[in-house]
This record gives sequence, C-alpha cells and structure tokens, in this order.
Amino acid sequence: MSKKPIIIGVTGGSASGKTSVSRAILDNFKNEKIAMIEHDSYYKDQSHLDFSERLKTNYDHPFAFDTDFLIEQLKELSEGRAVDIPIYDYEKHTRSDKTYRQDPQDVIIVEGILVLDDKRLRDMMDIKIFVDTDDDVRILRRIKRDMDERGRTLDSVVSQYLSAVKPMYHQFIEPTKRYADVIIPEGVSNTVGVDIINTKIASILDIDNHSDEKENV
Ligand code: UZR
Ligand code: MG
Repeated sequence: MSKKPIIIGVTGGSASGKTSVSRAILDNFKNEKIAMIEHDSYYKDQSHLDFSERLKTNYDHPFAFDTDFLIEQLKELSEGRAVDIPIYDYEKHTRSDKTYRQDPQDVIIVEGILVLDDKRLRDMMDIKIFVDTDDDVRILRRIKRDMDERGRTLDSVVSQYLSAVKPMYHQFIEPTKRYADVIIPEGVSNTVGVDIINTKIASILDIDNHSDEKENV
C-alpha cells in the first residue's frame, strides 16, 4: 500500500513566479519522489472550435479549466496509480493529442493561477502557497515570456492583459490569497520564504535537512 502524497498548492497571478518557486522546491528535494503538476495542463480541450473562436475564450476564468479531471487524476495518484496528463498547446490554444505519464509520488506540487479557487482542490492540499508579486513586474515578465515562449506579439499580450488577465486577477485570483497558509512576496528571489517552505516539507517528510551539520555534533 502506498502512502498518501503530500500535496502542495502554489498559486499567484500570471508571471508571479509560481513556476520558479515550484522548481526551487523540486530542486531542493531532487532525491525524493516529487513532481509538479500544472493546472494549465488541464485547460479544456478546444479542438472542436475554430482558431478564431479559441481566441475568444477567457483563459483566466475558472471555467477555462477542466478542474474535475485534475482532481480525478490527483486522486488516482494518491491511491498509487500512474496517470496520463494532457499536454496543452499554447500556440494553438487547445489540448494537444499528446499526454505524459506521471507516476505516483511522495510529494506533488500543484501549480496554477486558480489552484486555490476550488474548495475540493484546497481540501486535498497540505500546504497552500500564494506567490505575491507586483502587477508591473508581472506584466513585464509576461510580455517577455509570451513573446519568447508562447508565440505571441506585443499587441496580443497587451490586449489580453487589459481585457482578461488583469480583471480576472482581481476578481478570482487575488481573493484566494485568504486561503493561503503562506504568502511569498516576490517569488523565487525570496530565498528565506522558499527555505521556510522547504523546511516545512522536510519536516512532514521527516527528512533531516541538515544531516551534514549533525554528523559533527
Ligand atoms: P501562467 N493562456 C493563454 O494565453 N492561452 C491559452 O490557450 C491558455 C492560457 C494564458 C492565460 C493565463 N491567459 O493568464 C496564463 N490569458 O496562460 C496562465 N489571457 O499561465 O500562470 O503560466 O501565466
Ligand atoms: Mg507558469
């Protein structure tokens, strides 16, 4: 019988540094069975819609996600079964026909802009983290990332930001801060905040984070 994994939710606005904070946790526990799952992988399949129709979707609204499927797959993993997670295509704005195999883990990080919005998801989490980064920093990062990695133009990033990203942040994402156990200002550059989280995870896992220091005692 496998042990139930520790589930850690990491949220915050778009380009707040959620992914980087999650990677910093992954790095710290690279000798453990740990993985990150992105809520973005569960954006709804839109292959039945024309490309121009897909552009009209509000991707910053809870309805854009197939959260039921994420919950279902997290339950499978918690019960020790591997799952096939969908791979999302940001350029085509739809689920691709590819998946990746995720084996059960001891620690699962669930990352995304709305992972604290759904009570069922929150109730599955052992630690809930909100990465809190100023709006101006986030939009600058977002422009750079979306142009470099997601095939966007400056105009499209700006118009998406003003029409959806910003209003939805204030309507849906920022209010979930109240559910967080820990709020990390400025994301991954906040090494003390990230260390505190790593220490907490280590204590749940019952790992001695300072094993080399102890040897000399
Ligand atoms: P992160 N997104 C798209 O732009 N297109 C899609 O097909 C699916 C998602 C964007 C989405 C959201 N918003 O702000 C962002 N818009 O991906 C979430 N507009 O990803 O948390 O990594 O920034
Ligand atoms: Mg991200």
